[in-house]
Amino acid sequence: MSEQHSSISIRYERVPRLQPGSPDSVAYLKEHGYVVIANALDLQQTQHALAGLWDYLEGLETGIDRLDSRTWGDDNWPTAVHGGILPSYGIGHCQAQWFIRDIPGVKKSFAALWGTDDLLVSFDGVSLWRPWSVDPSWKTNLGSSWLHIDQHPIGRPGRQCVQGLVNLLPTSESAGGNVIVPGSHRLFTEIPDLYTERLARIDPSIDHFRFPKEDPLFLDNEPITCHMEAGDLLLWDSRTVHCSSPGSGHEFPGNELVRAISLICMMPRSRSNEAVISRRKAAVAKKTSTTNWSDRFINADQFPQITAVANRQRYTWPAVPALNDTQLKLVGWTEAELAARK
Ligand SMILES: O=C(O)CCC(=O)C(=O)O
Repeated sequence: MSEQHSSISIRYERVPRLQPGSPDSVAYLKEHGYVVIANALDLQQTQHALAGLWDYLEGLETGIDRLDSRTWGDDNWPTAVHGGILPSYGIGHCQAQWFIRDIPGVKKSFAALWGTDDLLVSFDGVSLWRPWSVDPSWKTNLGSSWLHIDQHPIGRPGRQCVQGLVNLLPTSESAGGNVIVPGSHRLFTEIPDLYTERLARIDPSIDHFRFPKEDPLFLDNEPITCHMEAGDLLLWDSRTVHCSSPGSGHEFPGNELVRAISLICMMPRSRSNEAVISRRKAAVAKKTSTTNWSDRFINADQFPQITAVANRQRYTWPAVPALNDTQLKLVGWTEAELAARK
């Protein structure tokens, strides 16, 4: 990718890092549209998850070696969509993703927001950034080009979903990372008036609205990148404007990732239904990845960027995960169904 420029600045900010499940974290999210949760994973868990993601990448059998960035080229790397997100090829059911979903601090954080621990988890992917000092084409898109919300402003009114990411490497101004526009969940109801024509082109069932590139709206509503430690969890309301952006850095250690995050979203089971839950149960055996929503079944393996890949059969997918009861409940099994299986 050639050198990118933008008139929209993204401020790197140290924001409060709040405790998993704390009333403060719930209030902060409500007020600002996002919240950083401190140490949802401890250091050991973070390192285990990161090593597990490398196991996944090497297990694709395309020739990736975690110790040698010369093997991380696009010929070997799984297909990435915007912002370096890897959405398919079994990523949503690899061991590392299921390990993260089983960590009490993660579930506790979502449970406090919803007032219930009867939750379903997304079968989401990850975002991994390769050092663009090795290959400039590895630099991901600038934030100003894809600021978006993940909820249709007319089709889905009100608070419907809280998305999340677990951060596996410390962030820095050089590396960049997630971008969030604080308080922008309150702009949500204004979108139909501000972008009438643009919105009219999007079916109300599509939960994605992308703002125009270099939108002057974000000169006044300044985006930020929150500083996060490894193991922190970022949560944001799907109405909050967000994306990711590479930072200012040009020099990175050659054989290390610049960014590694796991996307995760938990929603109350009561928002889903039996038809969706039945597809979710089947998705584990089929290793189907999804978007953030668990009240609808949206198959990420069917993203156009994935189905357009001619030789996608060459990737070896991970094994079907062996899930414990906590994980099976996050898929959709009830206590009674689990008891009957024993
Ligand atoms: O990688 C990120 O931080 C942004 C992810 C994102 O935009 C999304 O999941 O909708």
